[in-house]
Amino acid sequence: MAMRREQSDRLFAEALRHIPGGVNSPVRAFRGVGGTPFFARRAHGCRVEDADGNEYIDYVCSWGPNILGHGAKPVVDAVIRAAAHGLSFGIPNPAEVDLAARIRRWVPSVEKVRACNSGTEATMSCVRLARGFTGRDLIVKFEGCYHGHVDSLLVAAGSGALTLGRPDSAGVPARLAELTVVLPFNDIGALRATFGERGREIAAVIIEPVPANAGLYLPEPGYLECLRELCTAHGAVLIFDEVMTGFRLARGGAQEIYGITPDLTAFGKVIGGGLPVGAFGGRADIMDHLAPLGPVYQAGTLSGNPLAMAAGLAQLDELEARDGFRALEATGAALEGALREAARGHEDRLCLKRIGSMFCMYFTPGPVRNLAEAKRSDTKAFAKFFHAMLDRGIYLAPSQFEAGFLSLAHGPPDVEATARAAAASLREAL
Ligand code: KE4
Repeated sequence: MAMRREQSDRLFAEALRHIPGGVNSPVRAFRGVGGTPFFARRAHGCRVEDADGNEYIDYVCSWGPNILGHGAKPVVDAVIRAAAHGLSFGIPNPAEVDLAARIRRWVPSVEKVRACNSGTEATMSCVRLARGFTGRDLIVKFEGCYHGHVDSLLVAAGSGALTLGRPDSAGVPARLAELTVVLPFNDIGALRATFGERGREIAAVIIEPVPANAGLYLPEPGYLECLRELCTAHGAVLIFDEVMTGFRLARGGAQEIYGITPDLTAFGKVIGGGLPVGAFGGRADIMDHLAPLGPVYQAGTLSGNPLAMAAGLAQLDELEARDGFRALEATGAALEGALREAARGHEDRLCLKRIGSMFCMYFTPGPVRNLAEAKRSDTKAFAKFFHAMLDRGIYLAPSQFEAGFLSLAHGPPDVEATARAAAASLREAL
């Protein structure tokens, strides 16, 4: 039974008058699943309420930041306390020192770190820094990986670019795009060939160690190790984009899980507690090339602002106090088991991937180890499944090529309700 949508429809019609596509970020427009988006009026815990009063169990969590759940009291209280003393100073403040120290304590590869205001700024700064540090121009990235809307990285990109079928954005000069080499993920031969031919030109390789912008797939054993060796041998900077995986998959992110030490890491999402934030850090000999110490310029009016710092610190404190990563793994395993049970009889049509609190149900038998295999998914069947779940009060990411996220607010009743809805929705979709 479809949900009432009068208010959301009215708001979307109004939004279309003022905002391109009616959204401030393309992936929210439901282009990957059809229909039009609902408008969120409030959210608490793992549930979002829309403008018509419908409630959904939320598996998007604002695309990752809300790892405690929406409106977590420790985070909201920290923001209120900070706001009482002023919203932004543009002057160094104690909270930004505390968050920098905390990032360094949780991620040993980070010797120096700088805060900014989005994941895009973090990856963009890593690329400029790597080019300035090496004096080289070439960047290597991977098909389907999305690193924000950075000109040099909007080449064969994932997430909304992939969903909209335009992995190469208009407006990026061909001459700039030529400085970005795109390789298939999990292909060691392609890595070795590219480094063999152009190793000395490569300023940096940027990778999502766990690609989660074409759904979710994992590095094959030995792949990241090989990448690390090749970067070291050729003097290329290895950049891990952990904007999504950082502080979510483990205290030390994917680099802790896979035991790889990148030269630079980009962060975002979780470290802002839901407020605009990004950060990037790594080897001090590279980071110290940044202005005002070095020749690579990078800046931001609101970088390190006290509210985002307070929210991020409160969120990380709470994650640690509640042994959050263990709890997220337990809920993730429970959800995986429940969804596999719900999918019984459809195993030949589905491929469920999960790592920790991130997951994706591909509508293809699999295996899914790279973008080409992810794109075999039946996106029409996924769209039917998405809407059938939405009508049952379950909000999944509105694209086959996105990952789902769990929070500490998701519990057994939510998992059970989700599995029941999935069993019914799969019968409709397949
Ligand atoms: P932001 O600029 O959106 O804060 O971060 C860009 C970014 C960088 N790196 C990775 C690995 C990312 O996943 C992202 C952004 N993630 C998408 C979700 N797939 C954000 C959602 C959106 O674009 O609205």
